[in-house]
Amino acid sequence: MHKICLSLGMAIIILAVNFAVQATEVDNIMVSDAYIRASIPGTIHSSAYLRINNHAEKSVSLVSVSSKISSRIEMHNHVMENDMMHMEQIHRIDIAANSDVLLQPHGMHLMVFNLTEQLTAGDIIEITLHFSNNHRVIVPLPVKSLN
Ligand SMILES: [Cu+2]
Repeated sequence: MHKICLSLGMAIIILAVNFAVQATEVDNIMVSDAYIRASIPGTIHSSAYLRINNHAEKSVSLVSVSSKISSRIEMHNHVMENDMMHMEQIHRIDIAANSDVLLQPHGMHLMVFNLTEQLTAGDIIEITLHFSNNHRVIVPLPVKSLN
């Protein structure tokens, strides 16, 4: 009986940790649905996706992204040019007051270059989002496989 209670306790702790991974809120900025793709063996880049909610009464912009696992993380968007879809670097992502922005496959995303380690599904890495109001939000990103 005691043993069952103990494992139930563990399950609740794991659930709480999972919840913490899913949403991070700092100074009216909430990040959710965040993940990074597992890297393909032999390559040193990946891409990351997330939703940023701005609960403040003023707009804010994401101006840069950093991480221990990469010396170069760029913000990208997909644009259509001459009927061809291609990626373009952008230097800020504006999030209007009381609204949100979704970075997702085929849309805006974070491009992670120069990976210092292989990213394997199930791992969790951290990135830091730097905002125009000088706030920083550290976001845990679970690594998900490509398929
Ligand atoms: Cu890109």
